Amino acid sequence: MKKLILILLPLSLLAIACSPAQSDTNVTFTASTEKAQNKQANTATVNLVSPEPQTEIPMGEAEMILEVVDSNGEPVKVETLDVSATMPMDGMEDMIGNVEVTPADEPGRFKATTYFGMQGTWNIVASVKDPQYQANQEFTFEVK
Ligand SMILES: [Cu+2]
Repeated sequence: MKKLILILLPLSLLAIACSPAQSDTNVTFTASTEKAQNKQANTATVNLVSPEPQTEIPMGEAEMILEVVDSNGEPVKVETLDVSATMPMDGMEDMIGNVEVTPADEPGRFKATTYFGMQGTWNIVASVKDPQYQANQEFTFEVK
């Protein structure tokens, strides 16, 4: 979508330059492009900085560092990051772990603290809530 806007923008400038008689059409077109741009959220990615994705996590309190990056891999400062910790259970509802999320020192980074109260597979879902960026990332931890 970002690419499309980048292509449309020079085209609209070209249209204004070439046909001043059709200014009414151009005004409408520009307005709708602006609206689309405001509504469009860029897709971001949430990376797990620590712990290493493959490490075995001991039961108990755990701390994760998560980083939000844009499509170029550059950290982006987003307003909030939602993090959930759940464990699928056989024949029961998912177990839910409380997660406390606080911004870390570096831009785009967050510290998420949770408590793994049971051994097994935990799913961590991190989602970005920001007017400009959207991301939804899942990580799996094997808690021993
Ligand atoms: Cu469980």
